[in-house]
Amino acid sequence: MILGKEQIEDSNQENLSRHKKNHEFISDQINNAEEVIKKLIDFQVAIPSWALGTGGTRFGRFPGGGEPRSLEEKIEDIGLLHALNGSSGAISLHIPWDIPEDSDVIKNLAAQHGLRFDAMNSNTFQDQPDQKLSYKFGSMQHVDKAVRKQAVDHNIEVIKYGKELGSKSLTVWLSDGSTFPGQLNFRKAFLNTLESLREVYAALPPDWKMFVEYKAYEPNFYSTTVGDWGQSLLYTSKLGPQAYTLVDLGHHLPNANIEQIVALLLMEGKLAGFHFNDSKYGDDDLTVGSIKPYQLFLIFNELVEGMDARNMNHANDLAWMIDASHNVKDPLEDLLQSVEAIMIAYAQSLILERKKLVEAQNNNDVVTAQEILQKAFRTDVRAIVAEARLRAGGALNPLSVFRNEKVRENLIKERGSKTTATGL
Ligand code: PSV
Ligand code: MN
Ligand code: MN
Repeated sequence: MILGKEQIEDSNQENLSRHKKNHEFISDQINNAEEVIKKLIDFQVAIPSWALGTGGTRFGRFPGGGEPRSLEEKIEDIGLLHALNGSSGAISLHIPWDIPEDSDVIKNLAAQHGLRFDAMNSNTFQDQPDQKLSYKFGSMQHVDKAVRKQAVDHNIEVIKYGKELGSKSLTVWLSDGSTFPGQLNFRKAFLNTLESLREVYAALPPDWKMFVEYKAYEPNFYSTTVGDWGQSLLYTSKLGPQAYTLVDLGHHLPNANIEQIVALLLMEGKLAGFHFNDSKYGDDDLTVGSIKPYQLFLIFNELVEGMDARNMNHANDLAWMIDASHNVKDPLEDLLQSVEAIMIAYAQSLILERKKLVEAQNNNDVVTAQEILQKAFRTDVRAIVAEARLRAGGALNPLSVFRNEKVRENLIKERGSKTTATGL
């Protein structure tokens, strides 16, 4: 066993008296601490199978050792995260990187770790070794109907795997687009894509959702066929009530007001959920909250406001996923940091004095509105988040348990120092 319950409990004992003081202090400052803790305990963030290894660059890859060699080991890694923080209770798979050999075995293993299967992701942005037709010039948009059919069939196969595992959603991200002006007829590319998406949509089980993820650029650098939230919303509106728009924080043009996009998608009942990450330049896929934590808080502020207005359940009505991976940190430590950043932003948006904000807005009191937002953002809610983790059976300080118990060293001993997980 890489990490046992006793090790987490021992570490919690050591940190308990200091934590209690911090928790009492913050609980005195806000009036809804208990309610916030309950919501935090319910809130689970799905971990992408492809974030468990170092990667995220088309240049060098520098594996740190002990990376998962199979889907089983990926599930074990996420089980470790979930044992440490109590908030990583779901896994998002990417096909064909994660094809389950025996779905029952995989399902049981996940259940042993308290994990469920979040959205399934299809991949028509790479050519696989045994693939008949190439996606070099796109998949669902392709001028050749046979290529489009291959992409549709792949997505239907992904749904089949997802059904076996108990997933309830499919995320379609297309790298389709063009790199040079004149390469593509935009209207035909859109219509071909819509037709292909419709065929996939028709294969969705009635209790499934389809998420259409947009991205401004990369790998194509002139146009992307699902390039922004407007285009995604156009597709999902035409597709029907089971189709939603997925926001990946790194997929916008610089300085886009993501919180406003989120508010409007939510208002229209068309927001699927998130791929959380952070970025300074483009689709950098950096640790959540590492570059623009205020933006993350502002997004959560809109989410809480908009979900409450529609009587939505924070924990279950949207899909919360991380999509981050890079080269320099231990991937598991990095994911612990990402989940923590999400929980902090969520907690801060739950303590915001919302009635006072509405009042300030109605009085055009811009100064007070800003004060209210920043008061919540500048409140140190880490002890509240830690208390939620403690009550969920996790660690007060997940990162120090990870290091003190030498989790990575033990994974390297078990799996070897030269392993590379599948992914980008
Ligand atoms: C594309 O940049 C993306 O954000 C999509 O979600 C992919 O599925 C994922 O990254 C992995 O490449
Ligand atoms: Mn993504
Ligand atoms: Mn991306």
